Amino acid sequence: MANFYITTPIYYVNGDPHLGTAYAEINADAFARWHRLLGDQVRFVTGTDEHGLKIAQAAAEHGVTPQEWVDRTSERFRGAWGKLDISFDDFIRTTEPRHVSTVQEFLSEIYRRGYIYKDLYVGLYCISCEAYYQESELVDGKDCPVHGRPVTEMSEENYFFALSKFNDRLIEFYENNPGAITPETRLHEVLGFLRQGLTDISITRSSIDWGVSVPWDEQHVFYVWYDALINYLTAVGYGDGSGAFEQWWPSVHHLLGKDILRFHAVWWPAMCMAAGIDPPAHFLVTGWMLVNGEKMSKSLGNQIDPMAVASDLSSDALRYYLLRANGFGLDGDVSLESLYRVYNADLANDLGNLVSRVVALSIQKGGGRAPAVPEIGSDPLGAKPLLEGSIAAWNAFRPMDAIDHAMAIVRAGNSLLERAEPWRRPEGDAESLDALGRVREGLRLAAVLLSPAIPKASLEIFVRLGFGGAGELRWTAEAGGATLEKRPPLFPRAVAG
Ligand code: ME8
Repeated sequence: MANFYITTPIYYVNGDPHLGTAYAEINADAFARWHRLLGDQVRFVTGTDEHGLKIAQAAAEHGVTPQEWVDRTSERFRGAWGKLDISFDDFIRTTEPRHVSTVQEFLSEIYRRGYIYKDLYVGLYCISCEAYYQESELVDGKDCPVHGRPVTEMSEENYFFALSKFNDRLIEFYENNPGAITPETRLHEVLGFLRQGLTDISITRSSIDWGVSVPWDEQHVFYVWYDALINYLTAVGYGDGSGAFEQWWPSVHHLLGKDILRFHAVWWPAMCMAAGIDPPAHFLVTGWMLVNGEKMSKSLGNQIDPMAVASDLSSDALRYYLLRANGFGLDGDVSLESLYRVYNADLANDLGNLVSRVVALSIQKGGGRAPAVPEIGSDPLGAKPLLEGSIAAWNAFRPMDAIDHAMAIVRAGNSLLERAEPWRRPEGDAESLDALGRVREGLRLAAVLLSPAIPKASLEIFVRLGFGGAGELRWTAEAGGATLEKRPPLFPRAVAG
């Protein structure tokens, strides 16, 4: 049994979960579910990033302490992910004692090894990003490139991480492990950045106190990014002697958006090297969900509410749309209009209708019993190659492709029924029952392959078609015979609105 450890970014709790953060969760959840289906031992970790200036300011604006503020806001994320059927195994909050002690232990190890030193820092800081910028990176020489708002000059004495010492090792690491970043375009971006040369970075703050304190100098707290990245180690018990760390590290898959690629693919592996542990094995970098060509974000206020979609349609509908919307790693425009269009075409028409049709025809022509599944034989559905294609796509982290292959089985099922025309044939006709049995098995396979995307509907499909459960990931002849019943549509047609 293989281990499969996957993480999402831990989100800032100063806003509500939105479509972008839901997108990361849903992708990671689909991969976790896929690997559970394969029988792997899965550890899927998400959480919330609760320290830093932005959070302290939001708490002050609401007249509560930072801790009260993060207790409240973190819960909104956990609740939202529950409603979207996110099957995380652990939810890390960076204010938890287990995390605070991991941060202190890990960074003390880097300090002991001589890669952290004290110096004066003067720089241009964006509070929304919690990051310093070089003047050349700013828009019109003054505005943050992400938020479009002016940055502020900050000066403080603080501790630095000797990032520049890891420049060559990082280049060597990526040259030797070109599969470490998916998609490959992001690997080239990282290598390009590394070849320009790295400078040391400031990793503590003395101007704020809402953070993890530096154990060897209590006047300082760690810069929020340095604290946040370490959650990936907290989740596997770094330093707790339980053996979990050795089991799960370093073969981890870090899923993240392209906006935080450098923190993850440059700083984080360097920190690991500095602490004497292996860098993480794999980064899965998503593109951006765009609305009318613009990045949707909390600050721009142009978001689609994922929770409203989940309650108006279903969590499966949202999940399917987001996984199917564009190829993994690419930017893609999303809109409610296209969501409803995809929902009606793929889920209501193709999939939902075919399930209803097989049930109705089995009732009319098969005595109300599930038709037997014949041996695959000449495979008129083309199920075998489509199944293999879908499996390969899920294994290669390409959900859109995996879904397309599964949906092609569904469409082949519709065509087979059109050809066999069981509705024109007498009850008990052998050819009709063969076609119905094949389509029934094709739907089971499609539902298994789609289950990482639409977990609820997949279970319902197994029940409606008289299967005991998901069954095997291969064509399986079976005797049939379970009683089938007509039920309301699996995905009722819907209009936006
Ligand atoms: O960056 N399209 O948290 P965050 C796609 N706390 N994905 C999007 C998106 C969009 N329009 N908007 C956001 C942080 N995301 C840090 C992370 S990890 C150690 C610390 C997703 O709340 C995307 O995955 O700003 C992005 O990387 C993440 O949300 C940023 O979430």
